[in-house]
Amino acid sequence: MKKSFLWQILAAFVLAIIVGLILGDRATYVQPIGDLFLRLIKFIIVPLILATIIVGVTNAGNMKKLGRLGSKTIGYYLTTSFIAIAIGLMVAIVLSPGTGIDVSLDEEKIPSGETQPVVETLLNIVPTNPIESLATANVLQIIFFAIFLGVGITLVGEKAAPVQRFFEGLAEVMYKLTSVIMMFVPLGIFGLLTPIVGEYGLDVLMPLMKLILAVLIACVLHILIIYSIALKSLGKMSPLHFFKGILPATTVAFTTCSSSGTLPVTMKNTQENLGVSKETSSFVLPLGATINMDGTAIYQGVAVVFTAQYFGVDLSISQFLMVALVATLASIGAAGVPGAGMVMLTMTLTAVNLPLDAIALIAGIDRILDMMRTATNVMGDATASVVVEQSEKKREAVA
Ligand code: DAS
Repeated sequence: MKKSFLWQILAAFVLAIIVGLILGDRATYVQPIGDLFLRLIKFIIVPLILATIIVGVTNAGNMKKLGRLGSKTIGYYLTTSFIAIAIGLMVAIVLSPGTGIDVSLDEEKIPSGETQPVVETLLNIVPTNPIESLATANVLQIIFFAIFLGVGITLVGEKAAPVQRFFEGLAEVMYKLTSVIMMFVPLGIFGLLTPIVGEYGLDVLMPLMKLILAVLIACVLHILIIYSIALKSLGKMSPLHFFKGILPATTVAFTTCSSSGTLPVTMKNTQENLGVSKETSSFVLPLGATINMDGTAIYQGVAVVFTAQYFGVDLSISQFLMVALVATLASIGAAGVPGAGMVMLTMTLTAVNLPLDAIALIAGIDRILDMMRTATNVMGDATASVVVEQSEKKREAVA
Protein backbone atom coordinates (compact mmCIF):
# COMPACT_ATOMS: atom_id res chain seq x y z
CA MET A 1 0.00 0.00 0.00
CA LYS A 2 1.38 3.38 -0.98
CA LYS A 3 2.92 5.41 1.88
CA SER A 4 1.14 8.48 0.49
CA PHE A 5 -2.24 6.79 1.10
CA LEU A 6 -1.31 6.17 4.75
CA TRP A 7 -0.28 9.81 5.11
CA GLN A 8 -3.58 10.92 3.52
CA ILE A 9 -5.49 8.84 6.10
CA LEU A 10 -3.45 10.31 8.96
CA ALA A 11 -3.99 13.83 7.59
CA ALA A 12 -7.76 13.17 7.39
CA PHE A 13 -7.81 12.14 11.07
CA VAL A 14 -5.80 15.17 12.22
CA LEU A 15 -7.85 17.59 10.09
CA ALA A 16 -11.12 16.07 11.37
CA ILE A 17 -10.07 16.58 15.00
CA ILE A 18 -8.91 20.18 14.40
CA VAL A 19 -11.96 21.20 12.34
CA GLY A 20 -14.33 19.36 14.71
CA LEU A 21 -12.93 21.13 17.76
CA ILE A 22 -13.05 24.52 15.98
CA LEU A 23 -16.56 24.13 14.52
CA GLY A 24 -18.17 22.30 17.49
CA ASP A 25 -21.87 21.73 16.76
CA ARG A 26 -21.45 23.45 13.37
CA ALA A 27 -19.20 20.54 12.32
CA THR A 28 -22.35 18.87 10.98
CA TYR A 29 -21.84 21.04 7.87
CA VAL A 30 -19.34 18.43 6.59
CA GLN A 31 -21.68 15.49 7.39
CA PRO A 32 -22.87 15.24 3.73
CA ILE A 33 -19.27 14.37 2.67
CA GLY A 34 -19.29 11.49 5.15
CA ASP A 35 -22.79 10.40 4.17
CA LEU A 36 -21.82 10.38 0.47
CA PHE A 37 -18.81 8.15 1.21
CA LEU A 38 -20.99 5.86 3.35
CA ARG A 39 -23.52 5.53 0.51
CA LEU A 40 -20.71 4.83 -1.97
CA ILE A 41 -19.35 1.87 0.03
CA LYS A 42 -22.82 0.62 0.93
CA PHE A 43 -24.02 0.49 -2.69
CA ILE A 44 -21.41 -2.11 -3.64
CA ILE A 45 -21.92 -4.39 -0.60
CA VAL A 46 -24.81 -6.51 -1.91
CA PRO A 47 -23.40 -7.35 -5.39
CA LEU A 48 -19.91 -7.74 -3.90
CA ILE A 49 -20.99 -10.24 -1.22
CA LEU A 50 -23.25 -12.18 -3.60
CA ALA A 51 -20.64 -12.50 -6.38
CA THR A 52 -17.59 -13.11 -4.21
CA ILE A 53 -19.20 -15.79 -2.03
CA ILE A 54 -20.54 -17.65 -5.09
CA VAL A 55 -17.05 -17.47 -6.65
CA GLY A 56 -15.47 -18.49 -3.33
CA VAL A 57 -17.76 -21.52 -3.03
CA THR A 58 -17.44 -22.62 -6.68
CA ASN A 59 -13.64 -22.18 -6.56
CA ALA A 60 -13.56 -24.45 -3.50
CA GLY A 61 -14.42 -27.05 -6.11
CA ASN A 62 -15.84 -29.64 -3.80
CA MET A 63 -18.10 -29.94 -0.80
CA LYS A 64 -15.36 -31.50 1.34
CA LYS A 65 -13.13 -28.43 0.96
CA LEU A 66 -16.10 -26.13 1.52
CA GLY A 67 -16.97 -27.97 4.72
CA ARG A 68 -13.35 -27.74 5.87
CA LEU A 69 -13.20 -23.97 5.15
CA GLY A 70 -16.49 -23.45 6.98
CA SER A 71 -15.57 -25.43 10.08
CA LYS A 72 -12.12 -23.79 10.37
CA THR A 73 -13.65 -20.32 9.97
CA ILE A 74 -16.51 -20.77 12.43
CA GLY A 75 -14.32 -22.62 14.95
CA TYR A 76 -11.80 -19.76 14.89
CA TYR A 77 -14.54 -17.14 15.21
CA LEU A 78 -16.19 -18.77 18.24
CA THR A 79 -12.84 -19.23 20.01
CA THR A 80 -11.71 -15.61 19.61
CA SER A 81 -15.17 -14.28 20.56
CA PHE A 82 -15.17 -16.29 23.79
CA ILE A 83 -11.65 -15.06 24.67
CA ALA A 84 -12.75 -11.51 23.85
CA ILE A 85 -15.60 -11.66 26.36
CA ALA A 86 -13.28 -13.00 29.04
CA ILE A 87 -10.89 -10.10 28.42
CA GLY A 88 -13.78 -7.62 28.51
CA LEU A 89 -15.07 -9.02 31.82
CA MET A 90 -11.58 -9.06 33.42
CA VAL A 91 -10.72 -5.49 32.38
CA ALA A 92 -14.09 -4.21 33.61
CA ILE A 93 -13.70 -5.99 36.98
CA VAL A 94 -10.25 -4.43 37.42
CA LEU A 95 -11.18 -0.91 36.21
CA SER A 96 -14.66 -0.83 37.86
CA PRO A 97 -16.15 1.64 35.33
CA GLY A 98 -19.57 1.48 37.01
CA THR A 99 -18.51 2.75 40.42
CA GLY A 100 -18.42 6.39 41.52
CA ILE A 101 -20.04 7.92 38.48
CA ASP A 102 -22.51 10.76 38.82
CA VAL A 103 -24.59 10.32 35.69
CA SER A 104 -28.36 10.23 36.05
CA LEU A 105 -30.54 7.94 33.95
CA ASP A 106 -32.15 9.46 30.89
CA GLU A 107 -35.20 7.20 30.45
CA GLU A 108 -36.15 8.09 26.86
CA LYS A 109 -32.68 7.05 25.66
CA ILE A 110 -33.36 3.36 26.30
CA PRO A 111 -33.37 1.85 22.77
CA SER A 112 -36.72 0.27 21.88
CA GLY A 113 -35.02 -2.21 19.48
CA GLU A 114 -36.38 -5.66 20.31
CA THR A 115 -33.83 -8.47 20.00
CA GLN A 116 -35.10 -11.60 18.32
CA PRO A 117 -34.86 -14.86 20.30
CA VAL A 118 -31.75 -16.75 19.17
CA VAL A 119 -33.77 -19.51 17.46
CA GLU A 120 -35.66 -16.95 15.41
CA THR A 121 -32.38 -15.21 14.49
CA LEU A 122 -30.97 -18.54 13.25
CA LEU A 123 -34.19 -19.42 11.34
CA ASN A 124 -34.21 -15.97 9.75
CA ILE A 125 -30.90 -16.75 8.08
CA VAL A 126 -32.85 -18.86 5.56
CA PRO A 127 -34.39 -16.46 3.01
CA THR A 128 -37.97 -17.08 1.87
CA ASN A 129 -37.41 -14.68 -1.04
CA PRO A 130 -33.76 -14.16 -2.12
CA ILE A 131 -34.70 -11.14 -4.24
CA GLU A 132 -36.16 -9.47 -1.15
CA SER A 133 -32.97 -10.37 0.78
CA LEU A 134 -30.92 -8.63 -1.92
CA ALA A 135 -33.28 -5.65 -2.06
CA THR A 136 -33.22 -5.20 1.72
CA ALA A 137 -29.45 -5.95 2.00
CA ASN A 138 -30.15 -8.71 4.54
CA VAL A 139 -26.49 -9.79 4.64
CA LEU A 140 -26.95 -13.09 6.52
CA GLN A 141 -29.69 -14.21 4.09
CA ILE A 142 -27.57 -13.13 1.10
CA ILE A 143 -24.66 -15.20 2.43
CA PHE A 144 -26.95 -18.22 2.87
CA PHE A 145 -28.38 -17.74 -0.66
CA ALA A 146 -24.91 -17.25 -2.20
CA ILE A 147 -23.49 -20.37 -0.52
CA PHE A 148 -26.39 -22.50 -1.74
CA LEU A 149 -26.23 -21.00 -5.25
CA GLY A 150 -22.50 -21.77 -5.30
CA VAL A 151 -23.15 -25.31 -4.11
CA GLY A 152 -25.81 -25.68 -6.83
CA ILE A 153 -23.43 -24.48 -9.54
CA THR A 154 -20.76 -26.92 -8.33
CA LEU A 155 -23.21 -29.85 -8.25
CA VAL A 156 -24.63 -29.06 -11.74
CA GLY A 157 -21.11 -28.80 -13.23
CA GLU A 158 -20.53 -27.93 -16.93
CA LYS A 159 -24.09 -26.83 -17.70
CA ALA A 160 -23.84 -24.12 -15.01
CA ALA A 161 -20.49 -22.83 -16.30
CA PRO A 162 -22.07 -19.68 -17.87
CA VAL A 163 -23.65 -18.83 -14.49
CA GLN A 164 -20.27 -19.26 -12.75
CA ARG A 165 -18.52 -17.13 -15.35
CA PHE A 166 -21.15 -14.39 -14.93
CA PHE A 167 -20.50 -14.19 -11.18
CA GLU A 168 -16.73 -14.34 -11.70
CA GLY A 169 -17.05 -11.32 -13.99
CA LEU A 170 -19.36 -9.53 -11.56
CA ALA A 171 -16.88 -10.15 -8.71
CA GLU A 172 -14.02 -8.65 -10.75
CA VAL A 173 -16.15 -5.59 -11.58
CA MET A 174 -17.01 -5.12 -7.88
CA TYR A 175 -13.31 -5.42 -6.91
CA LYS A 176 -12.46 -2.74 -9.47
CA LEU A 177 -15.24 -0.44 -8.20
CA THR A 178 -13.89 -0.96 -4.68
CA SER A 179 -10.47 0.29 -5.87
CA VAL A 180 -12.10 3.41 -7.26
CA ILE A 181 -14.06 4.04 -4.06
CA MET A 182 -10.97 3.44 -1.92
CA MET A 183 -9.52 6.65 -3.37
CA PHE A 184 -12.18 8.56 -1.40
CA VAL A 185 -11.36 6.92 1.96
CA PRO A 186 -9.44 9.92 3.37
CA LEU A 187 -12.27 12.29 2.34
CA GLY A 188 -14.81 9.89 3.85
CA ILE A 189 -12.90 9.67 7.13
CA PHE A 190 -12.83 13.47 7.32
CA GLY A 191 -16.56 13.79 6.54
CA LEU A 192 -17.56 11.13 9.09
CA LEU A 193 -15.16 11.95 11.95
CA THR A 194 -15.42 15.76 12.00
CA PRO A 195 -19.10 15.87 13.12
CA ILE A 196 -18.39 13.24 15.80
CA VAL A 197 -15.50 15.31 17.21
CA GLY A 198 -17.74 18.39 17.10
CA GLU A 199 -20.61 16.63 18.89
CA TYR A 200 -18.72 14.83 21.66
CA GLY A 201 -17.09 17.49 23.81
CA LEU A 202 -15.36 16.59 27.10
CA ASP A 203 -18.54 17.37 29.11
CA VAL A 204 -20.23 14.38 27.42
CA LEU A 205 -17.23 12.04 27.54
CA MET A 206 -15.75 12.76 31.00
CA PRO A 207 -18.46 11.20 33.28
CA LEU A 208 -18.19 7.87 31.48
CA MET A 209 -14.49 8.07 30.68
CA LYS A 210 -13.78 4.94 32.76
CA LEU A 211 -16.27 2.99 30.64
CA ILE A 212 -14.68 4.30 27.42
CA LEU A 213 -11.21 3.44 28.76
CA ALA A 214 -12.32 -0.07 29.81
CA VAL A 215 -13.62 -0.87 26.30
CA LEU A 216 -10.54 0.71 24.70
CA ILE A 217 -8.05 -1.16 26.91
CA ALA A 218 -9.86 -4.49 26.46
CA CYS A 219 -9.95 -4.05 22.64
CA VAL A 220 -6.27 -3.05 22.48
CA LEU A 221 -5.26 -6.00 24.71
CA HIS A 222 -7.30 -8.40 22.55
CA ILE A 223 -5.78 -7.02 19.35
CA LEU A 224 -2.19 -6.87 20.58
CA ILE A 225 -2.19 -10.20 22.42
CA ILE A 226 -4.73 -12.55 20.83
CA TYR A 227 -4.45 -11.39 17.21
CA SER A 228 -0.65 -11.16 17.40
CA ILE A 229 -0.43 -14.71 18.78
CA ALA A 230 -2.85 -15.99 16.10
CA LEU A 231 -0.98 -14.16 13.30
CA LYS A 232 2.48 -15.33 14.40
CA SER A 233 1.63 -18.91 15.37
CA LEU A 234 -1.17 -19.76 12.92
CA GLY A 235 -0.95 -17.10 10.22
CA LYS A 236 2.88 -17.16 9.96
CA MET A 237 2.71 -13.36 9.54
CA SER A 238 4.42 -10.50 11.36
CA PRO A 239 1.75 -8.63 13.39
CA LEU A 240 3.36 -5.32 12.35
CA HIS A 241 2.98 -6.20 8.67
CA PHE A 242 -0.66 -7.14 9.35
CA PHE A 243 -1.55 -3.98 11.28
CA LYS A 244 -0.01 -1.80 8.51
CA GLY A 245 -1.72 -3.75 5.74
CA ILE A 246 -5.17 -3.62 7.36
CA LEU A 247 -4.93 0.06 8.41
CA PRO A 248 -7.28 1.50 5.72
CA ALA A 249 -10.02 -0.99 6.61
CA THR A 250 -9.46 -0.34 10.33
CA THR A 251 -9.86 3.41 9.83
CA VAL A 252 -12.97 2.98 7.66
CA ALA A 253 -14.46 0.66 10.31
CA PHE A 254 -13.57 3.15 13.06
CA THR A 255 -15.24 6.07 11.28
CA THR A 256 -18.24 4.28 9.73
CA CYS A 257 -19.00 1.95 12.70
CA SER A 258 -20.13 -0.62 10.11
CA SER A 259 -18.32 -3.95 9.54
CA SER A 260 -20.53 -4.69 6.54
CA GLY A 261 -19.94 -1.23 5.11
CA THR A 262 -16.18 -1.72 5.51
CA LEU A 263 -16.26 -5.13 3.82
CA PRO A 264 -15.15 -3.94 0.34
CA VAL A 265 -12.10 -2.25 1.90
CA THR A 266 -11.36 -5.24 4.17
CA MET A 267 -11.41 -7.56 1.16
CA LYS A 268 -9.14 -5.29 -0.86
CA ASN A 269 -6.64 -4.86 1.99
CA THR A 270 -6.44 -8.60 2.82
CA GLN A 271 -6.02 -9.53 -0.86
CA GLU A 272 -3.56 -6.81 -1.90
CA ASN A 273 -1.60 -6.14 1.31
CA LEU A 274 -1.81 -9.44 3.23
CA GLY A 275 -1.65 -12.03 0.46
CA VAL A 276 -5.02 -13.65 1.22
CA SER A 277 -6.50 -15.35 -1.87
CA LYS A 278 -9.83 -14.15 -3.30
CA GLU A 279 -11.18 -17.64 -2.66
CA THR A 280 -10.47 -17.47 1.10
CA SER A 281 -11.27 -13.78 1.61
CA SER A 282 -14.56 -13.98 -0.29
CA PHE A 283 -15.71 -16.75 2.03
CA VAL A 284 -14.22 -15.80 5.42
CA LEU A 285 -14.76 -12.01 5.38
CA PRO A 286 -18.49 -11.65 4.49
CA LEU A 287 -19.22 -14.39 7.06
CA GLY A 288 -17.06 -12.59 9.62
CA ALA A 289 -18.62 -9.18 8.97
CA THR A 290 -21.92 -10.54 10.20
CA ILE A 291 -21.17 -13.31 12.72
CA ASN A 292 -17.68 -12.55 14.05
CA MET A 293 -17.58 -9.51 16.31
CA ASP A 294 -14.90 -9.74 18.98
CA GLY A 295 -15.15 -6.00 19.71
CA THR A 296 -18.87 -6.30 20.23
CA ALA A 297 -18.32 -9.31 22.51
CA ILE A 298 -15.83 -7.27 24.57
CA TYR A 299 -18.34 -4.42 24.77
CA GLN A 300 -21.06 -6.79 26.04
CA GLY A 301 -18.77 -8.05 28.82
CA VAL A 302 -17.68 -4.57 29.89
CA ALA A 303 -21.23 -3.14 29.74
CA VAL A 304 -22.65 -5.95 31.92
CA VAL A 305 -20.05 -5.39 34.64
CA PHE A 306 -20.56 -1.61 34.34
CA THR A 307 -24.33 -2.09 34.82
CA ALA A 308 -23.93 -4.46 37.79
CA GLN A 309 -21.53 -2.03 39.48
CA TYR A 310 -23.73 1.02 38.75
CA PHE A 311 -26.76 -0.69 40.37
CA GLY A 312 -24.68 -2.32 43.13
CA VAL A 313 -25.43 -5.91 42.01
CA ASP A 314 -22.87 -8.66 42.73
CA LEU A 315 -22.68 -11.13 39.84
CA SER A 316 -22.15 -14.81 40.65
CA ILE A 317 -19.75 -17.10 38.75
CA SER A 318 -22.70 -18.77 37.03
CA GLN A 319 -23.95 -15.35 35.94
CA PHE A 320 -20.52 -14.55 34.49
CA LEU A 321 -20.62 -17.84 32.57
CA MET A 322 -24.13 -16.99 31.35
CA VAL A 323 -22.85 -13.58 30.19
CA ALA A 324 -20.01 -15.27 28.29
CA LEU A 325 -22.46 -17.59 26.49
CA VAL A 326 -25.14 -14.97 25.76
CA ALA A 327 -22.58 -12.33 24.72
CA THR A 328 -21.12 -14.82 22.21
CA LEU A 329 -24.61 -15.26 20.75
CA ALA A 330 -25.16 -11.49 20.87
CA SER A 331 -21.95 -10.92 18.92
CA ILE A 332 -23.08 -13.52 16.35
CA GLY A 333 -26.55 -12.02 16.11
CA ALA A 334 -25.44 -8.39 15.90
CA ALA A 335 -25.58 -7.00 12.37
CA GLY A 336 -22.53 -5.24 10.95
CA VAL A 337 -24.17 -1.84 11.18
CA PRO A 338 -23.82 1.14 13.56
CA GLY A 339 -25.25 0.61 17.03
CA ALA A 340 -26.04 -3.10 16.59
CA GLY A 341 -24.07 -4.04 19.68
CA MET A 342 -26.11 -1.74 21.90
CA VAL A 343 -29.38 -3.30 20.71
CA MET A 344 -27.95 -6.77 21.45
CA LEU A 345 -26.96 -5.56 24.93
CA THR A 346 -30.64 -5.75 25.93
CA MET A 347 -30.41 -9.54 25.37
CA THR A 348 -27.24 -9.88 27.46
CA LEU A 349 -28.51 -7.71 30.35
CA THR A 350 -31.83 -9.58 30.38
CA ALA A 351 -30.01 -12.92 30.57
CA VAL A 352 -28.51 -11.92 33.93
CA ASN A 353 -31.57 -9.98 35.17
CA LEU A 354 -29.87 -6.61 35.12
CA PRO A 355 -31.98 -3.47 34.49
CA LEU A 356 -32.02 -2.28 30.87
CA ASP A 357 -32.06 1.29 32.16
CA ALA A 358 -28.24 1.23 32.10
CA ILE A 359 -28.43 1.37 28.31
CA ALA A 360 -29.77 4.92 28.66
CA LEU A 361 -26.48 5.81 30.37
CA ILE A 362 -24.38 4.18 27.66
CA ALA A 363 -26.45 5.45 24.71
CA GLY A 364 -25.00 8.95 24.99
CA ILE A 365 -21.47 7.75 24.22
CA ASP A 366 -22.28 4.55 22.33
CA ARG A 367 -20.98 5.97 19.05
CA ILE A 368 -17.51 6.35 20.60
CA LEU A 369 -17.65 2.77 21.93
CA ASP A 370 -18.97 1.56 18.56
CA MET A 371 -15.95 3.03 16.76
CA MET A 372 -13.60 0.96 18.92
CA ARG A 373 -15.59 -2.25 18.76
CA THR A 374 -16.17 -2.09 14.99
CA ALA A 375 -12.45 -1.51 14.31
CA THR A 376 -11.73 -4.57 16.50
CA ASN A 377 -14.43 -6.60 14.70
CA VAL A 378 -12.91 -5.87 11.29
CA MET A 379 -9.37 -6.63 12.44
CA GLY A 380 -10.64 -9.91 13.87
CA ASP A 381 -12.20 -10.85 10.53
CA ALA A 382 -9.00 -10.00 8.67
CA THR A 383 -6.89 -12.01 11.15
CA ALA A 384 -9.18 -14.99 10.56
CA SER A 385 -8.71 -14.73 6.78
CA VAL A 386 -4.90 -14.78 7.22
CA VAL A 387 -5.07 -17.78 9.59
CA VAL A 388 -7.44 -19.77 7.34
CA GLU A 389 -5.37 -18.90 4.24
CA GLN A 390 -2.19 -20.17 5.90
CA SER A 391 -3.95 -23.32 7.06
CA GLU A 392 -5.18 -24.06 3.53
CA LYS A 393 -1.73 -23.33 2.04
CA LYS A 394 -0.10 -25.72 4.55
CA ARG A 395 -2.64 -28.39 3.66
CA GLU A 396 -2.01 -28.03 -0.07
CA ALA A 397 1.76 -28.16 0.55
CA VAL A 398 1.39 -31.43 2.45
CA ALA A 399 -1.11 -32.93 0.00
N1 DAS B 1 -21.18 -1.43 14.58
C1 DAS B 1 -21.14 -2.89 14.60
C2 DAS B 1 -20.28 -3.38 13.44
O1 DAS B 1 -20.47 -2.90 12.34
C3 DAS B 1 -20.62 -3.42 15.89
C4 DAS B 1 -21.50 -3.09 17.10
O2 DAS B 1 -22.41 -2.25 17.01
O3 DAS B 1 -21.23 -3.69 18.14
O4 DAS B 1 -19.44 -4.29 13.63
